Amino acid sequence: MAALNGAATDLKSTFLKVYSVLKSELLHDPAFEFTDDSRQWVERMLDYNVPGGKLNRGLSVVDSYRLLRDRTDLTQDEIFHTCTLGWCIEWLQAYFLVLDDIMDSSHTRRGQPCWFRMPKVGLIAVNDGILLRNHIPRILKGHFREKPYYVDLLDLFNEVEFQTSSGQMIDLITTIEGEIDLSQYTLPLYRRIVQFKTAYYSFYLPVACALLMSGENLDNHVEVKNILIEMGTYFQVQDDYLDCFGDPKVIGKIGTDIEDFKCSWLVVKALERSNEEQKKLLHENYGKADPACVAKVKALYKDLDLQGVFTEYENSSYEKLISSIEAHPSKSVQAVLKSFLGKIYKRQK
Ligand code: GPP
Ligand code: MG
Ligand code: MG
Repeated sequence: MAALNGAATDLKSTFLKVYSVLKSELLHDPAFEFTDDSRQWVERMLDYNVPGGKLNRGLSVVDSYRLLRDRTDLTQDEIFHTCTLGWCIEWLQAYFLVLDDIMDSSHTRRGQPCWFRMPKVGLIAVNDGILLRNHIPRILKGHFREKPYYVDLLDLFNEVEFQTSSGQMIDLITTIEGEIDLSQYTLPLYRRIVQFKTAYYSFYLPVACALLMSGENLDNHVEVKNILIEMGTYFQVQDDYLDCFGDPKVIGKIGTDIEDFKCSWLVVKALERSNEEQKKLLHENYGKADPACVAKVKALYKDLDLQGVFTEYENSSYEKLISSIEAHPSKSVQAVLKSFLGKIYKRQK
């Protein structure tokens, strides 16, 4: 752990070192009698699913804490603890994605096959998801049990997991076969889905972790939460846009939203802008696995200039976020929010 001091210059490599420490603790958890095979399985599963993403959520805990404390020179202990909380969010994300890819019948994630598509894995991935989820309270217990904010931290992770699975539930029940009904796909339903399935865990959770570590009471930060939910909504609109118009080589996954009949921002906007004939085309082709149907939907999106509509949305959403951030009384909170926004504005992946 001696090298943790290099954090200011190379946060990401410090962050990855903490991953190795946490992984090794879990692989030697005295509460389980590991055999060589079971230890190898968990290690391979963790390496495959936990560290390979952009790590934005996890790194944001460290970044946010540093900005809240208004200093660059965090102690070794602060660095280790902020990185550990960051990894708990990355573990949560890995757990969600392993299961989400099964539910969405996805093929690739982070530039490699989805975990459940790997030889010998299949539906063992469901249990791996449960294991990933169970690692989080073990990590928290190991490193935060003595902290005054330990109970709040556990409560925060529990609340956010509840919100995310509730969002995932609405995302899924709107696509039940035999009951599909495009007319329900309006902006209010869209916002509800993404607020719950994405914004809480991806945006609110990292900042809330940093606030708790700084000794703050989360009840005093409702406005920060609201801004982060807006930011999370903007992020999911980008995700939906990239699902159709992004480069799979860059985003590391092949979109399935049209085939899966998802309540995507693109289909909501397409419905708003379509004439009767175009609506008919959508009703006939949206939610079908046939590549010819998918191609027709994509061609309609282009005819309706959804790329232009997205660029306009992206600009106006950025302006709105900046002005609500600047209305916040604390300069250090402003810095936290602007830093987070800077990481995702105009992202290509
Ligand atoms: C991903 O949304 C959804 C989640 C990460 C939440 C999953 C929640 C569970 C309780 C499993 P998505 O399917 O739109 O994203 P992607 O395009 O990355 O698959
Ligand atoms: Mg999904
Ligand atoms: Mg998915």
